[in-house]
Amino acid sequence: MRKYLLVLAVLCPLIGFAHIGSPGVTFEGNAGAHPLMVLINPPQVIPGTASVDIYMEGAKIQSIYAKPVYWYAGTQGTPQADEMIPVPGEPGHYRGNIWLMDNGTWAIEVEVKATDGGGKVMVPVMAVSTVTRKMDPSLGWTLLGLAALLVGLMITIIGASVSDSVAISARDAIELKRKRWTGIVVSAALLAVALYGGKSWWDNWAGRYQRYMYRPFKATTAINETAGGRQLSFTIDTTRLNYLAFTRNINYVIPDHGKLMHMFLVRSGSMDVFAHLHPTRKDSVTFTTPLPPLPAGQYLVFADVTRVSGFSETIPDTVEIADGPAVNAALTPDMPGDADDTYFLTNAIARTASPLNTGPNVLVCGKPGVRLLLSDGSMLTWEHDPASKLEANALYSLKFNLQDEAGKPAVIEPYMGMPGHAVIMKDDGSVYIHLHPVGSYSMASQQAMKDRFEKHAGRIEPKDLPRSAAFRDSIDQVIAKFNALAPAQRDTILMAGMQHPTLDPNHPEHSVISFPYAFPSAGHYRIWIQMKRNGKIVNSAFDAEVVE
Ligand SMILES: [Cu+2]
Repeated sequence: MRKYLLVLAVLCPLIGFAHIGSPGVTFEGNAGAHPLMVLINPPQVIPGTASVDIYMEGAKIQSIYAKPVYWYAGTQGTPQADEMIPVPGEPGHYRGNIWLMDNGTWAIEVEVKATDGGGKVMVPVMAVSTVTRKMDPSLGWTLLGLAALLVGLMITIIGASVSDSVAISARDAIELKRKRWTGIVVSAALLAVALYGGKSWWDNWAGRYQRYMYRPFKATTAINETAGGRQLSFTIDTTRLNYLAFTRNINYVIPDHGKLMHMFLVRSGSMDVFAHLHPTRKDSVTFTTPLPPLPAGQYLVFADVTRVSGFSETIPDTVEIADGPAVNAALTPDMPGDADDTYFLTNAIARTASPLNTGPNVLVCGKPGVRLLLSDGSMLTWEHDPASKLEANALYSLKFNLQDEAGKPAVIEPYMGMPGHAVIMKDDGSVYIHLHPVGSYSMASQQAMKDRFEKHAGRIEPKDLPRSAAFRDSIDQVIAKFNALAPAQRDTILMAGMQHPTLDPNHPEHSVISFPYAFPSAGHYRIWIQMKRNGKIVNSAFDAEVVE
């Protein structure tokens, strides 16, 4: 088991699906030879139904099925697949609802049946209860009235059945009255016990629901001056984990594309500074990283981690950064920490005051359909017709086309094993998501599930995992070994088994990357796109207006 986990930890192309305020899970890929896009909206209350929307076209498609698979139940303990129904008037759009019965990591397995064979894809979904539904007061009072009526009737019936059913004669009258009252008192007592039992059962379930309801971790971010420069430390508060202490144990995090944590810092309000860092683990709850020379201000902090179950989440915080060393505004400055770390400056987002950043290297964010010139000479175009408005809750494939200095398709190199990374945020900070060209689901999760179901069709219990400290040490060793490899070797490992048509130099569209995404609400969004070219990280950003 231990060996299996280590192999898993190294080989998985690990990327965190993680978000705030953007619960829809998107996928873009192939089922066999058929390209498809999937949008899954998980329920807010578990058990509940997830809505599944599938977009795929082709005369060869006969039917599409979807079924939920729980992370440790295995394929044998899984219900039957449901057929997805074509949406009338929308060719190529199929829809269905899937029940998710338990909290935790699920995969929705989509199976396409087609005349030429079809295929399967697995899309991980994190199912957690995030709200408590309140009962409508009028319904509550109605139910209470009905219950009182039922109890009253029950007592009367029992009282009558032990007395009136007996043939009456005058001398028995007193005896019968006594019997009737005994019946009423005894039945009332029994019903009171039954009602009390029912209430305890209900309270127990409600309490259980509350305990298991998902609450994001809290963390404390601090900036410390050290001899080697400013250090950021991020300490996760696990003390509130009285329940789910196993499944949310922070020791059970696994690397996501070779990194235990992906951290994003965005200057609050203006959103004009963006940093992508990879803190390293200092102890079980503390992660640290050298702080790049960012301009002073209040920053939003988003830290993405993935646990061994495949459950990935974002831990949010804020931090005040004071004036420090001079800011290097180069679009990809040399970084004090990890080689994959980067930060850059842009203009402020539209709704805020005049741009705060100026200088030759401050990027003015692009818009749909406009070619954006980047500081290294590359040009990036968001291939979206500016005349067509982006709508909330509609699934888009956001396509970005990278060209070299001569306007030819640029060769995109893997950046942490992927052709591109995107972060999308709403200007009020209420939406944050880290996306990849395949979608918003966790690839770590997908690979973990695939391995599990292929190698262990039966049930795996959490108790089969090693002790948390041993697990943590083994992961740290794996990461140390991984970091000692040459960058090209690292990318080969990270990309094992992945298909990246964008990286094929013979492919005519090799410089286009696309991110499937559905904006969750109307408003102003900023999209940061990160790619790699000529051995350097290429940073860029775009603004999007989304309407209802
Ligand atoms: Cu990262």
